[in-house]
Amino acid sequence: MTPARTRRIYVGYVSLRGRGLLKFSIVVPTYNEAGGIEKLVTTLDAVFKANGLDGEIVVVDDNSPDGTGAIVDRLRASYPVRCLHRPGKMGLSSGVIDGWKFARPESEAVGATDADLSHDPEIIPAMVRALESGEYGLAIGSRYIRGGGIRNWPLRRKITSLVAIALAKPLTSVNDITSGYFLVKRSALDGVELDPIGFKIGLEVIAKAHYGKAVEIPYVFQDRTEGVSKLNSGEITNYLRQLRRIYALKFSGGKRAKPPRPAAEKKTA
Ligand SMILES: Nc1nc2c(ncn2[C@@H]2O[C@H](COP(=O)(O)OP(=O)(O)OP(=O)(O)O)[C@@H](O)[C@H]2O)c(=O)[nH]1
Ligand SMILES: [Mg+2]
Repeated sequence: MTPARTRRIYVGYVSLRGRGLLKFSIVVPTYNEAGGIEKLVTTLDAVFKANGLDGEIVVVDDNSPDGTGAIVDRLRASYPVRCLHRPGKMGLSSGVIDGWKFARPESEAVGATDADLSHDPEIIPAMVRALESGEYGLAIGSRYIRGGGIRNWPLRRKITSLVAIALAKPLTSVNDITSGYFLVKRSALDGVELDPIGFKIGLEVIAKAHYGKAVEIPYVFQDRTEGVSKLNSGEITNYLRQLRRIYALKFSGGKRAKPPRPAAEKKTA
C-alpha cells in the first residue's frame, strides 16, 4: 500500500474542461430501493445525455424482496443500465466491488453512488471532466468542503459522521473521507486488494488505490425520501474493523495486512 502522505493530494473545487470522452461505469448497490430506483436511473441518464457523457449504470441488487432488481431489468430496454443479481444481502462494499468487475470492459473509470438520490447527480460531469483532464485519478463527491453540505440529517447522524471522519483523518488529507460517491480510474485499482467489509468502500479506495491526485467536488447531501436506511450499529462496528485493518496495513508498510474477513451483515429487511 502506498501511504497517503507520500502522494500529493489536491483538495478543492475544480471546474475543468475535459480532453476526451471518458467511458465510465457507476455502480449503484441496492437493497430494497424499489421506491426510488427508477427515478435514480432516469435522472442519471438525463445528466449523461445533457452533458454528452458515455456512462453506464450498474445496479448490484441483493435479491431485494421489494423487487428492485426486476425494475432495473425492465429499465434496461430504455436506459444504459444493467443489473447484477446476487442471491442475498451481502453488503454495500462487496456489491460495489462485484459491480466494478461486472462493468463493461471499455469503461476506463468506475465509481459508486447510492440508490436514494442522496448524492447529487449534477456533479457527475465535473467528476468525469476531472478524470478526463489527466490531472486527477480520483474524483470524490464531497460534503465537507466549501459549497458542500448535508440537508435534513438529525444531529445524531451528523455527529456520527464527524466522528467517523476524525478517526480516519491521519490517513489522508481528503476532507470527505467517508464519502460513498466517487469516480476512480480503473487502472488505479490494478493489483489493489479492497476489503469488502461494510459500508465504506470510498475509504478503501482513498487509502489504498494508486490514483495520484484526488479532487473533491462539493455537493449537498440530501437525506433519503424513499425507502429505509440500511445503516445500523453493525455497520459502525464494521467501520471500526475496517479502519483497524487499514491502520495496520499503513503502519506495517503494507507487509503485515490481515486477510479480509467477510462482513458480518445484520439483517435489516
Ligand atoms: N447490494 C446491496 N446494497 C446495499 C446493501 N446495504 C445497503 N445497500 C445500498 O447501499 C446504499 C447506501 O445505503 P443507505 O441505506 O442509503 O445508507 P446510508 O446512505 O448510510 O443511510 P440513509 O441514506 O440514511 O438511508 C443504498 O443504495 C442501499 O440500498 C447490501 O447489503 N447490498
Ligand atoms: Mg443513503
